[in-house]
Amino acid sequence: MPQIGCKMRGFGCSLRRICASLPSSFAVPSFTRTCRLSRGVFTGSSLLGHSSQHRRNVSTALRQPIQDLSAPEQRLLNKLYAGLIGGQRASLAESITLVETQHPRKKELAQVLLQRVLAYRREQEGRNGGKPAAFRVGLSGPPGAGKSSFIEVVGKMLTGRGHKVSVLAVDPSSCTTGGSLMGDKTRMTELSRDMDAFVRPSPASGTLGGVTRTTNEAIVLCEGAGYDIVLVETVGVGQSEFAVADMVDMFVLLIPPAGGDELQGIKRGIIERADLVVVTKSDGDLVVPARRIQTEYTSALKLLRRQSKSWNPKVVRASSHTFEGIPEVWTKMESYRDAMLASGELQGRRRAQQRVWMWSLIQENVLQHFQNHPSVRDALPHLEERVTKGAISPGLAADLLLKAFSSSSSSSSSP
Ligand SMILES: Nc1nc2c(ncn2[C@@H]2O[C@H](COP(=O)(O)OP(=O)(O)OP(=O)(O)O)[C@@H](O)[C@H]2O)c(=O)[nH]1
Ligand SMILES: [Mg+2]
Repeated sequence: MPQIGCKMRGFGCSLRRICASLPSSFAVPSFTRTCRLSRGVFTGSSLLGHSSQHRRNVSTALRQPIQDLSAPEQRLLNKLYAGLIGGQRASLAESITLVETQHPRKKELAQVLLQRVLAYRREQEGRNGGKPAAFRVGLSGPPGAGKSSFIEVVGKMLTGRGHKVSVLAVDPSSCTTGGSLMGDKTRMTELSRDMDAFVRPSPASGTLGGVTRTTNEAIVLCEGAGYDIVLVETVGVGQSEFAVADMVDMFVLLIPPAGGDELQGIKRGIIERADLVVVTKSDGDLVVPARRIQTEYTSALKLLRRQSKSWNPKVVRASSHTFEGIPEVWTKMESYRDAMLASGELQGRRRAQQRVWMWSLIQENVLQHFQNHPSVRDALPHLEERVTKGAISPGLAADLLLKAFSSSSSSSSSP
């Protein structure tokens, strides 16, 4: 095949060959996504389990040639990749913009870039004895808990110690309103100016699923650009904190010392996910309430199910204003990472996250496909109205919609 002589150092080869160079466990999902297979795979009876047709669809799709990149596209990707692995912040920013795009062709280009970066990162990890090249920490807490201030002082401390720190934000409000709940950038002014740090605010729009996908991909890009610590900030509203907990090695909950005796409306589910709780603003008059909150959370955590065999969640106090407790918090985070790496739990968690990530992408895509299907779109208003009026049960309406979807899909896919 003439394409086989592709220039592996550049982007002159098709996605097919990039995918083929990946381990089998990774090649198929990325291949199906990058090669515009989703339409082929999700349409027709494949979704509905007619196995021989399904196999035909998949294998036809896998044989489909992938559009090669044009010369300007290759140049763009070569430039981004070289800049990115060279650690240039501008290239990293541009690459993240590419993964955030909604433009179909650019989305494909982003996937090509991402595969290259993944391959590069795997090489790095191979040299590192299979250990992850970076430590990913998610930080969540109620609005105004002191998350950005904490990230700023911890970030500065870490760059001072020779680390490269990137900060990504997931802002649930930007997904629904287009507005921003987190006024982050302004409060991380020093870190944003630090040459060893990279601060990226949340994309201004998109679904939470979309934003978490691009954040996951942005993490990979940051690691490719040599950032050995990736901090992901999200505000404890909606579901974003659960999404963030699913993309990091360590999940840290930040709690301010104000509020009543109860646990300030913080969702119990998210406390269960915390590997570390930091009571913030433990300075001045707030030291006393901070101690009280620390005691409350310490007792609350004892009642919760243990998540890990090698780590017991801890509750610590810190102040970003006086710096008290900040180095100790980082020491705890390092102990966590060391314990989890030594037991192999951290690597296991990452593997499980890849699966969760894949399934959430599938769910989002399948649902979108279902909702956009012409037969479903035709039948939906009428059935919805009948369900809301109580004329038919939701179960029957769902069955009818699924039937409309599957029968027209099968007939459209039959030869
Ligand atoms: N006393 C005291 N105040 C603090 C401390 N850290 C943050 N604050 C104040 O708390 C307010 C909120 O701080 P941020 O760091 O922006 O909090 P945040 O959790 O990032 O806020 P959102 O992103 O808007 O949810 C600011 O007025 C800070 O000055 C601290 O250690 N001590
Ligand atoms: Mg903030």
